[in-house]
Amino acid sequence: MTALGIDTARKEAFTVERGARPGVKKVMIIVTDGESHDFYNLDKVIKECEEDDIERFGIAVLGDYNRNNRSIKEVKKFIEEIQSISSDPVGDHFFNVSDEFALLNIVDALGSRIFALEATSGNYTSSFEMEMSQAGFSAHTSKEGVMLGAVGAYEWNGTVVMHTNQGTVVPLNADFQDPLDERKESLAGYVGYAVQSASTPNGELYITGAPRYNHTGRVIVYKLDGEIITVTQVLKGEQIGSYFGSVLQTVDVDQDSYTDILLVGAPMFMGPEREEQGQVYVYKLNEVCGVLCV
Ligand SMILES: [Ca+2]
Repeated sequence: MTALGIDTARKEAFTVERGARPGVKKVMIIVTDGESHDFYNLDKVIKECEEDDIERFGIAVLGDYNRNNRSIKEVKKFIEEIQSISSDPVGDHFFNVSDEFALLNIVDALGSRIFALEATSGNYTSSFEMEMSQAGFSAHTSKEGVMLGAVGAYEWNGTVVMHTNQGTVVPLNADFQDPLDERKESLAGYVGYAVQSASTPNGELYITGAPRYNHTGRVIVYKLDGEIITVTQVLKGEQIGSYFGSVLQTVDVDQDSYTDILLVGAPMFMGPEREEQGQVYVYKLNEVCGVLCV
């Protein structure tokens, strides 16, 4: 009684009393190992689910069909029925498994699809922007405002949220990406793992570490003009896994209010003894051109 099951779930599970909240995606997972005996009601029931905006995942378990050597035609009919129950696009919402134990194999795939639905606002969106950004993972107060590292933004490419008295700036994924280095774009670099700023006679420089970028890590130095990000310099780590850029500190040595040096930590740097002894890189800031040199 597949139609009855779906209809009962629609009427009873998605109520406020059962924890439904306005604006939250409704997801139904339909697991069945045989054709419905009330197929004449399916069209009506599915239409009502559509009206209630319930997203449906259909799972056809073929165990019973396989054990009883049912004909290909029968299996095909069963699969078509479960596909017709599943939401569009069917490719993302329909699974078939050979037997009941094989259900375990699809748990991860199903989980990630539902997880994506929960967190993203658009329909069928499977990529994250700021939903899991962890803004505030690192924080720093500069002369112009508060920098908040958001390592989880853009699927863990990361970004740095800037709060100033003019408002909030959330740089896009592309703002910190090197267009000549696009093949590394999909790597979770963790921009925003550490945040710092440097004061120069020509204005503030913002600095953030992405210790996982290209596995060797890097530090991005940029300027902010309104909402426009201009990357002025990129400092690159040299050893895989060293976590270069996970710790940053600017220092005004002579206390004239302008930054003199930037310290970049690579705490997992492997030394000659094959031990993680760590390393600190010291960059001197050229006050005139605002460039950092080793
Ligand atoms: Ca100084």
